[in-house]
Amino acid sequence: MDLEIPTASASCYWSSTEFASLVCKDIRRKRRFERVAADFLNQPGVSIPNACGDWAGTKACYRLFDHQEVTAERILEAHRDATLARLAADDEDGCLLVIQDTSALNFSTRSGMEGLGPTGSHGSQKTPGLFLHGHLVVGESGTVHGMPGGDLYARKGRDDDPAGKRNSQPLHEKESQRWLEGWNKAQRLWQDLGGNRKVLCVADREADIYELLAASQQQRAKTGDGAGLLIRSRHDRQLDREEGGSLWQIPEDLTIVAELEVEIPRGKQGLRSRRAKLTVRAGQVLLAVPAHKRKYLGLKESVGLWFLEVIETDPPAGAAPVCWRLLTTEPVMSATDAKRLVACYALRWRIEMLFRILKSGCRAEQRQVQTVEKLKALIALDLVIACHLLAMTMQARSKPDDPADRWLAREEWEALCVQAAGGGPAPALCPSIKNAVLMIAKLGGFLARKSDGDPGSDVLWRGLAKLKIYAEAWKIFSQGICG
Ligand SMILES: [Mn+2]
Repeated sequence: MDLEIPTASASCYWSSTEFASLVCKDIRRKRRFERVAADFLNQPGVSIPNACGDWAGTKACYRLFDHQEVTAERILEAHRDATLARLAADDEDGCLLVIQDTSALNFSTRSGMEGLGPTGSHGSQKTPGLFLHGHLVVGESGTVHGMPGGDLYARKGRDDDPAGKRNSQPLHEKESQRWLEGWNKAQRLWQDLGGNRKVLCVADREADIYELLAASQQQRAKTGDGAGLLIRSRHDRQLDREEGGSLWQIPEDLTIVAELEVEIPRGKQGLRSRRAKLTVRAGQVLLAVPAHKRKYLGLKESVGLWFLEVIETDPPAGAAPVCWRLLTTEPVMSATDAKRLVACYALRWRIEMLFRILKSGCRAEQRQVQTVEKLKALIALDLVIACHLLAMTMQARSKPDDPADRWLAREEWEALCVQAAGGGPAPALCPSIKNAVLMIAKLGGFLARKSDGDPGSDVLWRGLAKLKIYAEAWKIFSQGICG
């Protein structure tokens, strides 16, 4: 392995800061890792031989991922450190959302690989693969900071988890334990940030687990502080009150009323994304302990939370109206509180975007290696790259006027502007991130018609691959001209 000094491109700068805390005994291995990470970022989704350029680079890359120092855990640990450093330098007020979700990664052609598990629903479909449970940190304004906790695991076969016993099993023996672990990670983040940033753990219906609700209450009782919880309700739980009744049947008790609009992304039915008008009702509730939790787990105390019912007022024809029932530890004392929490929940979609970039953009499911350990390490690197691409796309929306030089090297934004203008001299000033993302998206095939809205990350990663070629050419030719 030769010692390589990375050229001063934005991707090299990114990889050396992003993996600054990754320690390798041999500094050349560390440099090689940074180089490979930059190559992957420059061309998201291409195979290792294509990303690394030549046979020597390809061999070196495979050797790198063979090494015991290069594991998924260590890659994600370094990304966690970089994320914390970003958060420490972040001067925004407002809440930090720790968004949890799980996604299945299918490796249908790798059925012989040891260490994979079933990913088909109920384990009936035997598609081999892994699950990724991630915790994406997003600011209330929509800024994406990173994923300080990601867990890649294989599901056990169905026989290991008999359905009849599920209710009596303690949570720590079940896969749903991951939601509680995610909650603990949100607590840890709150502590790591010195307890002076508000942290809210956000998740969809899968996280509606009584143990998690109880844990959020216990922790508040114990410390009076810490991270909060905001999840979508899945079960119409019994209320602890004299007149009885259940959570979903009490609209008349929800006295806080608010109206707002949120962006609803394009649905599975092929509907366009839309701005939905929502009516929110909110109030305080006390949830009774479910009978089986009392019986098997000895849980006794009811859980006090706030409940928000969110309904779309005017859904377009053919669209299922938005109906979210949310549970939170955050007090909802006013219409402003209610609107803010619904807007936070709407940001949960960011993690779905991240998973899409990981699969469609970085094509993590197409990685070709021999062992599951190597596969996990490659997915971990793809995940960090997907976070970076998502962060850039979102920055163009949340802070559009910021200069793009945090994301692009000089030769990159120069080439971009000259290409977009169809020639002429390079501009003296770096374009804004919004303009840069728009120009990159156009390189990737974005039409920028009025109805197209903001460019998504798919046109962005296609555009980035082209930009890399233009920037290289620009650098060579402009050197030739300027001497
Ligand atoms: Mn989910």
